[in-house]
Amino acid sequence: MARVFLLNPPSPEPVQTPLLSFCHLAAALRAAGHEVALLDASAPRAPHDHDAIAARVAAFAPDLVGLHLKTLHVQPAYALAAELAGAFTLVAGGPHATIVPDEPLAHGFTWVVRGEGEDALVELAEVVDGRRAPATIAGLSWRDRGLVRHNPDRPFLTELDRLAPPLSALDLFDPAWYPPRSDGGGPAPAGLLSSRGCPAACTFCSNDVTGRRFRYRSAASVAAEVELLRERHGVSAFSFFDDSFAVGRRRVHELCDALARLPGPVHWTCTAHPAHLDRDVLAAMQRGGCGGVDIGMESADPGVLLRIGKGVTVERVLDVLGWCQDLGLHTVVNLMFGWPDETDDELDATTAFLERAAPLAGGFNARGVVVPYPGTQLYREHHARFGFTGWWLREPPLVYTPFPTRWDEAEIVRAYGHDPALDRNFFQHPPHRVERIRAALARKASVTMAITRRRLAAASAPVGVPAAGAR
Ligand code: B12
Ligand code: SF4
Repeated sequence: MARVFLLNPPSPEPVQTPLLSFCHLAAALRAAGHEVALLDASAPRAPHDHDAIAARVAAFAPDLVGLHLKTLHVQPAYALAAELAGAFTLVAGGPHATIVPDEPLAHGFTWVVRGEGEDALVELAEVVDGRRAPATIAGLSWRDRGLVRHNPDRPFLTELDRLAPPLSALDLFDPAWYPPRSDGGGPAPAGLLSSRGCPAACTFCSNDVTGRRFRYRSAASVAAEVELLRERHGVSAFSFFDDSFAVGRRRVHELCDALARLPGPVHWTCTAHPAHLDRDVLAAMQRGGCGGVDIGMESADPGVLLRIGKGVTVERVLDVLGWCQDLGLHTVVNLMFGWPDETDDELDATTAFLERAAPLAGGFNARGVVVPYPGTQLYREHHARFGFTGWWLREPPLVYTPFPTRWDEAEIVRAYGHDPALDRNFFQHPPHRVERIRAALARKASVTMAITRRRLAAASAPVGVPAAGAR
């Protein structure tokens, strides 16, 4: 049996909760009989220093060290990998490794797992054990006697119910890495997954790991996980981290009915595409414990909405916001600025929408200047024209301030005001438009603050965490 150490590299943008990807991977490895240790060095209070990290890894004497790679934080990750590569065999996985697998192989990694990692990492552990040949592992990229090989893609996981329960790996996360919970309980994931994939085709979205094929767990399996979360970890408020929670009307009804039947109340938030939300679905969600919905809209200009493939209209979003308000559901509307070739008028349409939506919405996402992630249609169509090919390695990293952790004014001002992607100006907007975008960000912050004041006055605090703006 192999010994596998999972390492989430330090990032300038600390994450306050155990990395859900590692819960899944560690649970799968353990279920297959392998020994696992991990370090979430992106957690605010975990060791960040390279020597301390290397010492922890060495103390476990692993056969394999796995690093999680996200595009924004790949430079510090490669710096760490360069120091570990001499002593350990490294495997990379995660969104960035999936999109550009050659890159980690050129930065000291021996293996790269593309796509969902539960089965592939277990199979790689068998390679380390000498029980399997690497050529048999779908989705693996690797160095074979100096040559880079990319095995065929791995099909998406379809039977999600058969995965080892991610909560079974929570004991591997040291509570001291995270801010203490007010009730004194240990770390628990901020979220769980009821589905993977999203059928929409937004040109800017980088969901390459979970992809466009929608797959889902049975209502019973999700309800059992939620019950375990509460019984064993004392957590009854959480978020669904699904790409697009509300896909499939019958599925959503079954799931929400199962959650409503649980012995105690649960409170959750989710992200959904407005096309999947209507009054009936939202009412079912509310009965199942939903307290808030993060709505992807991105622009309020019809032309931009068409260009980015969002598949939504302004009127639909306003309808959804109205239904949510009637049901007492908190809403966060995601809006982004600085699309390629976005005109002043298009930008102004989105800024004007802030005021239009304010009486209905619960708030807007923090910052929100468009970033062209590799693998997206947005990147493919524009990188040569605007000269940002390979920006994540060529230029200093974009350093974001952490997401807001509470809905109060100080946090909103801190987190909304500055967006490093505006200073980078990927799409070469003229100086006057850069200033217009800056003003739009400030407007978003002040409208959100006004809404927050109104909400606090009405004492209807939302559940879950504020919108991550992760897409
Ligand atoms: C939840 C979430 C968050 C949460 C995470 C909370 C937590 N404690 O886990 C929060 C809000 C903190 C977050 C923050 C950010 N996020 Co986010 N997030 C997501 C979301 C919606 C789900 C992630 C998830 O759990 N997926 C489910 C698991 C099963 O999939 P997975 O994480 O990809 O892991 C699988 C594989 O990648 C692989 N794998 C992963 N790691 C490893 C390691 C090894 C060794 C191996 C072998 C395999 C492997 O196996 C895993 C199991 O199948 C995704 C969207 C998505 N479709 O994934 C975006 C997403 C990952 N986020 C994204 C971004 C951009 C961010 C931010 C950078 C946002 C920002 N600053 O603007 C920050 C980064 C913060 C940080 N320091 O890391 C992008 C990443 C794009 C990219 N190319 O890097 C995504 C894909 C969204 C999108 N559609 O564009 N995020
Ligand atoms: S942005 Fe949201 S709706 Fe669009 S493809 Fe990505 S996950 Fe789906």
